[in-house]
Amino acid sequence: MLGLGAVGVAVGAPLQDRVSRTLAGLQSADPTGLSGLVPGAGGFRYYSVTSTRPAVHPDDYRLEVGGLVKTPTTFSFADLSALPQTSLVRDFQCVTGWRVPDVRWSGVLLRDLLAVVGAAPRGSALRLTSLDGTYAESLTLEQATRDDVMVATRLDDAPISRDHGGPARLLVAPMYGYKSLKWLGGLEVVDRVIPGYWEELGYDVDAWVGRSNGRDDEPV
Ligand SMILES: Nc1nc2c(c(=O)[nH]1)N[C@H]1C(S)=C(S)[C@@H](COP(=O)(O)O)O[C@H]1N2
Ligand SMILES: [Mo]
Repeated sequence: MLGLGAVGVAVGAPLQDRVSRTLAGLQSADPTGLSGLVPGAGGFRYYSVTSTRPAVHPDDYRLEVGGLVKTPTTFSFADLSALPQTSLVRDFQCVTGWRVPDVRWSGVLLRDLLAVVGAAPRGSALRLTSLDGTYAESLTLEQATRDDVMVATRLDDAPISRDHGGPARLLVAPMYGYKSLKWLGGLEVVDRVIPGYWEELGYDVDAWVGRSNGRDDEPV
């Protein structure tokens, strides 16, 4: 209770509601509540493992899709916008405990993107890479073709900001935030799962919220 009061004073009235909901959401994930006490704008933190963040204008954005596909294809931002668009509202949760409730994402389901390029029969997984040159992620094809996994181009009804990984990032809604790679630049269909950046450092490759990384206390 002390913690909630302190945050209320620190951030003032306008942010109070969003911050309180974030803290309330954190209670089951983070019994200490400590990780909720330094909220970023709207409850998000900005994370980057690199010291520079790519600055890419939508006109210059390119997503290279290749590997075990029938038609290797480079997608511009306009190409992505011309594909079927999907929106969904989900909580966004980092494995370290912070959570942003009810975030609205829009973009292209990976399922719809893969339908354009055609995954070859030998393909069983995706290798995803970032324009930051360092971060990488993985998904099985089964995970990638779920209806809550997308190349997101909008966040809360606005273009995705540079800090949040714009012009386009991954959103893997049912998994912890580290699967949702920012500044998406490359997507390769491969024949086996290649662990991503944090997975090389010991985090679970299958990062289901509440069912991975030793956290089984969360509703899925
Ligand atoms: N390229 C890149 N993508 C990334 C990360 C990163 O450091 N670099 N951090 C991941 C982690 S751990 C989380 S929780 C989310 C955070 O997203 P945000 O910075 O938009 O809040 O991005 C994920 N995607
Ligand atoms: Mo994270």
